[in-house]
Amino acid sequence: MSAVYKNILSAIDSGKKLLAVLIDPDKFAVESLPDFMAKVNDSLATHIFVGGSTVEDEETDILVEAIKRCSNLPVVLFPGDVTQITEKADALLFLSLISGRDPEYLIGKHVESVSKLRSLDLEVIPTGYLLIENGKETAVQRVTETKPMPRADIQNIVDTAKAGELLGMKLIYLEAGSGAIHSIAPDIISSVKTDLNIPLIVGGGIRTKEQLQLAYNAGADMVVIGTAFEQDEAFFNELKSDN
Ligand code: 1GP
Repeated sequence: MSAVYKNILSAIDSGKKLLAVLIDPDKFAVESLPDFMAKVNDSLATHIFVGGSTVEDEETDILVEAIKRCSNLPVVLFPGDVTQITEKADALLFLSLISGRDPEYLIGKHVESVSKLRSLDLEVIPTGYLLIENGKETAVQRVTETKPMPRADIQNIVDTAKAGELLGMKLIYLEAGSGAIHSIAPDIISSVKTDLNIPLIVGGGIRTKEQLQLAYNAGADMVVIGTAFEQDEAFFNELKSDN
């Protein structure tokens, strides 16, 4: 088993909750990175995710290289497209949008990426990605033209996540979408977690320490936060490692 996934499993085994800071290459100027990364390094963050729905070619490569100069945290690609794959990262979430029924996002992009992946030394982590309705349209929805799953349809969300596990996926990611009005509800998180034997990631619309704690208490093993850090770096102070 490769290092990043193995470390996620052993951290969870020892009762640790994980926090990923999402950096979108499209929204982030490399010049502002050293200051931002100093705050990340000082916080409870355990991972850095890099990705976005619309990113120019090469931007990810340049950004990951710059992040690596500023931090020892593992950098995990969370790609919106094949062009965002770079060997400079430590691992890649090989996301299959299992909440949707578009073959392109279930398997098509993956086939497209294989010739690139074959030549790279990059840990690949198969991940079942579920987009859940959050109160407004998000970038993932727009780009993939995929309908999110209704929040009220908890059993269907649970069954979809479980199907991902049974297909051999190593992580399940419940996504409300970047900047979501409603983050994933605790009852959805706990219902999915109860039925799952693989780590559960939750993201989208988490802006406060209370929301973060609610997600952890409900059963999230890892929470991903992007917008709150981009818009309000003071949020880092609330999540300082010595708090
Ligand atoms: C989006 O889940 C992530 O893919 C993070 O969302 O930007 O709302 O924190 P936010």
